[in-house]
Amino acid sequence: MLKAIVLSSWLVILYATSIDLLVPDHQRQVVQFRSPGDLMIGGLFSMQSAALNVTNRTKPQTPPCERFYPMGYRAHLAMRFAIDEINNSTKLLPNVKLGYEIYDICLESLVAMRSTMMFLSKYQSDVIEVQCNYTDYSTRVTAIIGPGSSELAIVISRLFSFFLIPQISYSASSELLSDKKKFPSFFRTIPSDKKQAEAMALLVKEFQWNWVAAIGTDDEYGRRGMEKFVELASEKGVCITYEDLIPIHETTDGFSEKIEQIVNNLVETEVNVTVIFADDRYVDAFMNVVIQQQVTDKVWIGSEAWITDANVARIQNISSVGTVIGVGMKSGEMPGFEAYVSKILSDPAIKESISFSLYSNNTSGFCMSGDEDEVCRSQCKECETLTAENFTTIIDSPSMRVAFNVYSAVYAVAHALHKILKCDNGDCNREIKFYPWQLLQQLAKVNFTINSRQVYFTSSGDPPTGYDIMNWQWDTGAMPKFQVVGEFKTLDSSLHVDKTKIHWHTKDQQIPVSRCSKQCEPGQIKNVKGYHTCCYECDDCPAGFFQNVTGDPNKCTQCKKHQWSLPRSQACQEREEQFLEWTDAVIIPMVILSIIGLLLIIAIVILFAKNHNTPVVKAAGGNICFLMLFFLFCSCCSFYCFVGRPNWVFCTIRQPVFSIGFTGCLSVLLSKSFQVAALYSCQSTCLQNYGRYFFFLASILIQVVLCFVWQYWTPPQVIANYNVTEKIIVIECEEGSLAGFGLMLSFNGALAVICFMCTFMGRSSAKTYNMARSLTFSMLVYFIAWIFFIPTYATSEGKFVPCLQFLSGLISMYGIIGAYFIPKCYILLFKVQCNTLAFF
Ligand SMILES: *[C@@H]1O[C@H](CO)[C@@H](O)[C@H](O)[C@H]1NC(C)=O
Ligand SMILES: *[C@@H]1O[C@H](CO)[C@@H](O)[C@H](O)[C@H]1NC(C)=O
Ligand SMILES: *[C@@H]1O[C@H](CO)[C@@H](O)[C@H](O)[C@H]1NC(C)=O
Ligand SMILES: *[C@@H]1O[C@H](CO)[C@@H](O)[C@H](O)[C@H]1NC(C)=O
Ligand SMILES: *[C@@H]1O[C@H](CO)[C@@H](O)[C@H](O)[C@H]1NC(C)=O
Ligand SMILES: *[C@@H]1O[C@H](CO)[C@@H](O)[C@H](O)[C@H]1NC(C)=O
Ligand SMILES: *[C@@H]1O[C@H](CO)[C@@H](O)[C@H](O)[C@H]1NC(C)=O
Ligand SMILES: *[C@@H]1O[C@H](CO)[C@@H](O)[C@H](O)[C@H]1NC(C)=O
Ligand SMILES: *[C@@H]1O[C@H](CO)[C@@H](O)[C@H](O)[C@H]1NC(C)=O
Ligand SMILES: *[C@@H]1O[C@H](CO)[C@@H](O)[C@H](O)[C@H]1NC(C)=O
Ligand SMILES: *[C@@H]1O[C@H](CO)[C@@H](O)[C@H](O)[C@H]1NC(C)=O
Ligand SMILES: CC(=O)N[C@H]1CO[C@H](CO)[C@@H](O)[C@@H]1O
Repeated sequence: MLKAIVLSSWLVILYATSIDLLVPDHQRQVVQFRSPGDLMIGGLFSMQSAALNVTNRTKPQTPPCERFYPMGYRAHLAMRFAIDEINNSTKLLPNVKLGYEIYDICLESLVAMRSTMMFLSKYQSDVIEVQCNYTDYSTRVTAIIGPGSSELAIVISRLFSFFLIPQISYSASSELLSDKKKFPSFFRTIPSDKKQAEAMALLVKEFQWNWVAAIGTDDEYGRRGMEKFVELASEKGVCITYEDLIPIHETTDGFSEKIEQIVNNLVETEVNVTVIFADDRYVDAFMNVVIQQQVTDKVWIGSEAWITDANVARIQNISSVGTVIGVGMKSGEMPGFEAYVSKILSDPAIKESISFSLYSNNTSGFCMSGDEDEVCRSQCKECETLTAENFTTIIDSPSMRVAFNVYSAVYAVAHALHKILKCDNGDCNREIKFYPWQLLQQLAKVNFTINSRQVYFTSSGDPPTGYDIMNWQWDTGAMPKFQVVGEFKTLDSSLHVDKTKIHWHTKDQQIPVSRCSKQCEPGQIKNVKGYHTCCYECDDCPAGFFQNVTGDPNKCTQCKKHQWSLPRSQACQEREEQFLEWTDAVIIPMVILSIIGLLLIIAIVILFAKNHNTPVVKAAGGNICFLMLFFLFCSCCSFYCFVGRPNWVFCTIRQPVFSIGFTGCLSVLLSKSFQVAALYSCQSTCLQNYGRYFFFLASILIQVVLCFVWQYWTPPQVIANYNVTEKIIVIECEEGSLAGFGLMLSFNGALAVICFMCTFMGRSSAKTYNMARSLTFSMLVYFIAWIFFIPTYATSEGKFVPCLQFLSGLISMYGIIGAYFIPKCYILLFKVQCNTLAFF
């Protein structure tokens, strides 16, 4: 492994040296600044950019640096400012003068490579001594600040990593650089793009956009950032409708055509929110096309590279594109920086030197005083037209964000040096000799506060800082204000957005919508159609199901057995337990009637007992009448077992008592009707008194056996019936086998039918006319009651079912009392004169 690294490093070095041969001499030296010192810090900044417009790459050559790049210029000033401050300070590095050597790397890796070689050499050249053992190899610089771009940082870090020279980047944010195995000497003061993508995904989620496009530049920064965003956003349920890359190395025509094609595709997909993970230069080109094509009222989510970029913000008519919101680097305070910059730029000598430098001959480039015999040349074509005024825009540029990253990076190096040189007691030990890898160890441990910002590096070399959420607000003028509307914290990955602060640049100032399908109402679940999970239909959860918001909201969960729900519910309600209660309105009159019935029976018993030996009572059956009334009484008492919360005892006894009571009653009536019939047809010997008792006992025995068999095989039990309606649970007695129940009722029915028929046979006899009439009526009432009962019972459900049997029993009882006993009582009480044997 080590061998491979060494080998590859040497290959790179060979390659780098070979560039010398390829780069024409006048292009070799790039703009630089230099200040001598005891310890040197290297700086790699891009103050110009290579031409985007390279049409003919037929020969290997570095593209010319031709556009002035203010951001890089601003950043380098921050480094110089920090070093100045540190030199002035009597605490941090007393008696040690830091120097710097700053190269313009022109946003080009070939140019950067050469500057790197300069740093790695021991002396002022780009030659690296060949050694077997680099442990005690010292380079010209102790640490390197930069470069800003991830693409360049990745190329260069390999070299620095081999020598273990600490390198702190201020804006290379690629996630790849967090890999400490590949880049052991790399640190940065900007969070990794992974965090940025996370912040963007949370931002998209915050406004419930799920139909989003993603555009990135076709470089390390754009590709990786976009990839990460797409991955994280998809995890959060956001659908990426469209993704594409803006090319960076294409011919002129292809380049603008591709951008136009991307914009057209965005319009076609009707997406309202687009994430742009790109370098400012490309966003500039992209936004110009967006404005040209009159794409308006969209939301553009910017990455930190361009969200605070003045060039993009100054594009004409940029406000028409809609809302720009994005993730910006956290800024920090740098008191005195503005004064420092204006002092440098307003110094007439410097101004002159800048004006001079802008010629592409050898006057001085951007070189400042302090250079010895170094020759600086500039190939900056645009620089020919630069004036001192152009530099003042650097001061009023709203963004000091990158500048602060540079500033804190320099301070981190100073704090590490402070530890190494043992400067704690007011003086540094300048004699201590140290190697870059020793500084690296100290740098990993720094932890300090600078202007209220905590600076340290996590184990992956990343800072703990988060992001500001920025919003472009065109309150006045063409240049928007970059308003901070929220914050993303890296340590716990949390996003806080103050929605009231955001200006939505739309017609109605409302939060724009970007969804494939509109959000489902509570209680609805998504029914995904097609490929994208964001395009769906909303289906209601049916009754009896609910949407578990905390669990799986895309599924309808069935309610528990004892619960119910309406369609479209998010929760279930408890079902109400029901049974026939004493307080139910329907039962009260029935209970009153039954009590009256009971009282009537008692009254009749007393009346009959008093008139025990009278013909009326004898005709009614004599002693057996009391037995009959007793059974009727029992039966009537069993009615109360049908009311109230069912329990096992009542369930078990109510049907036998009920039916045996009626059996007793009916068997007496039947023997009576036999008597009536017998008077007409057979002789009275048929049924003597004993015979009546025997018949009575036999009937009861049959009914008892029926009940016993029925209840033995299928014992009744108290059950909760969930099937009545979904909102209630009926607590009821399950009667067991319906056949048994039917048989029991049929037996009583059969007794009644026979009784009824017998009375018909005897009806024509005048003597028994009254008796027959009584029997017929009571049986008729009995039939009506039970004919009404059977179909109703069979088809009814719910708590009122027991009521039916109560009612039928009540009617039957009143039928018997009314038709059979009341006429006799009437005679006993009011027609005493009729109570003679002659009358019967
Ligand atoms: C690109 O370069 C060609 C020729 O060098 C020039 O004609 C063209 O205008 C340039 N395009 C841009 C966008 O600068
Ligand atoms: C590319 O270079 C060749 C040879 O130098 C030249 O003939 C051709 O016109 C160039 N193409 C463009 C687009 O400039
Ligand atoms: C450093 O000290 C010098 C002289 O005392 C002063 O002119 C300069 O402004 C100071 N620089 C900073 C950055 O404080
Ligand atoms: C490299 O040099 C250092 C110090 O000079 C020494 O401790 C180390 O053993 C050397 N490594 C090899 C592989 O020779
Ligand atoms: C900017 O918008 C104005 C008014 O809509 C229009 O007249 C002008 O041409 C636009 N400028 C550009 C560069 O598109
Ligand atoms: C540099 O070039 C400018 C114009 O291109 C010229 O006026 C000036 O004399 C040149 N300076 C030197 C030192 O050659
Ligand atoms: C520099 O300023 C002049 C006007 O002062 C302007 O025309 C020119 O475009 C500016 N150049 C840059 C690169 O901003
Ligand atoms: C840095 O120091 C502060 C106190 O000054 C401490 O609270 C914090 O935990 C330290 N952080 C690390 C990573 O050591
Ligand atoms: C985009 O916004 C327009 C206008 O506000 C709206 O009609 C359209 O439905 C939105 N598109 C999406 C995908 O939400
Ligand atoms: C919803 O789902 C969660 C997680 O599965 C579970 O803990 C919770 O009990 C469910 N809620 C209901 C009302 O069932
Ligand atoms: C309720 O219905 C289910 C299924 O239809 C059945 O298995 C169950 O026996 C019924 N319960 C009652 C008490 O009727
Ligand atoms: C006190 C001191 O030495 N200040 C120097 C710090 O370094 C800058 C150059 O970076 C000098 O200009 C200061 O004079």
